[in-house]
Amino acid sequence: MAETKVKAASKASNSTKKSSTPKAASSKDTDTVKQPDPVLPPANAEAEAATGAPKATTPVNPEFPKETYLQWYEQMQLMRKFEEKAGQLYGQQKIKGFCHLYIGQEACVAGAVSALTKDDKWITAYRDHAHPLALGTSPNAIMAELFAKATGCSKGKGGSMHIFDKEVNFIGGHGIVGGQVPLGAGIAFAEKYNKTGNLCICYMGDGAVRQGALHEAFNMAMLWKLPVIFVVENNGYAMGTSVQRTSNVTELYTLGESYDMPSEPVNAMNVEDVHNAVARAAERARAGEGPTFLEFKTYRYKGHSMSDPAKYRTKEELEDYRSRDSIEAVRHTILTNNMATEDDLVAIDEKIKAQVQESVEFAETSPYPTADELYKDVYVQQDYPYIRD
Ligand SMILES: Cc1ncc(C[n+]2csc(CCOP(=O)(O)OP(=O)(O)O)c2C)c(N)n1
Ligand SMILES: [Mg+2]
Repeated sequence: MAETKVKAASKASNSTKKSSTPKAASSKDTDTVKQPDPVLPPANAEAEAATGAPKATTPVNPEFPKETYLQWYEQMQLMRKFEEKAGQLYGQQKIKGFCHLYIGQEACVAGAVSALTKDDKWITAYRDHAHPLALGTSPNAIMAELFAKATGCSKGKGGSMHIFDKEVNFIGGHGIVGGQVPLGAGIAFAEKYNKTGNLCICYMGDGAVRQGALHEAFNMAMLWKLPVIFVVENNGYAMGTSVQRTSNVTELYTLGESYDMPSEPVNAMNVEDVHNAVARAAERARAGEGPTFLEFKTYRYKGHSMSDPAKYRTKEELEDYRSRDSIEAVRHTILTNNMATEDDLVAIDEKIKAQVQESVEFAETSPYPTADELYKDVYVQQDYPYIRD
């Protein structure tokens, strides 16, 4: 019988249970109007229990070379500073429509980038600014997309939820919850069929694991031993609904076991753990052993989207996760192990600040798409028979 479960390298606990009851939801918050049943454990009050994450100030003996820590620091800081700026610009109504920030979840991406190759393919949901930033898409092209400008990476026609960059093998940016899961399996199928030796890493939120499409994709991916790493970024909530309120099964990685898919929980507030788990999964995929399902236990510091007052969780819960912040942890590891000085890190921060500022200026001064762009890029096939004048 195939291996069904890989023991977690981290001490990710079986318990995501918390003892306190969350505050009453706002009546405007349609997703949270119903008070949680008090007998159900609400999500993630005890961050340490949920993720196994040490405090960001815990001393760490480095497992990786200094270059890797510095790369993680720079990538994660770029993600964070870019999105902090995007949040501000949203407040000024320069960015409109949807905008879902990844702040707090950065290690989920940085640890995977260092474990994979440049030819591997990436796909995710709508919380999608960080992945292409770390893969090397220009911040200018992403910021311009947020501004809906013609110079954006989706020509200003996709917006925040539909970032796309073929050059760096980032295949979107998908707004339909779970829609990218079968697509990720399909991309992996193409890699296998073409014998490229590459794999696809397919991210999704905890809300997506309840979609039927996931189960169909898991079944086929295992049957055909596709080179795909399925990653659920379990940040505890789908909009305002906690994982505990949506299913009897709250240890999401166990869903893979029904398909004999190697599956494991990962403390994703810790970038080293993410790297190691993805590296193991990649090795299996490249050896022809098929898919892996990783449950990244993580947390978003901001609301679901810009209009979310986040009344379904407590301040204490948020603060607990912040104290385990992945960027602070990497900074601490770098400094306490003399991999760089404070001044070196300030120089990186300054460089990022300038990059982000440049992206804003680029976006502000770029033109909007012209009206004729409406009819372009709808179908790949130019003579698609269902297009009518
Ligand atoms: C099929 C479908 N149903 C409902 C929605 C509305 N919706 C948008 S985001 C979201 C929550 C998804 O949460 P999760 O998968 O945990 O991702 P997170 O936002 O936490 O990253 C929902 C229900 C949608 N976009 N697609
Ligand atoms: Mg979620």
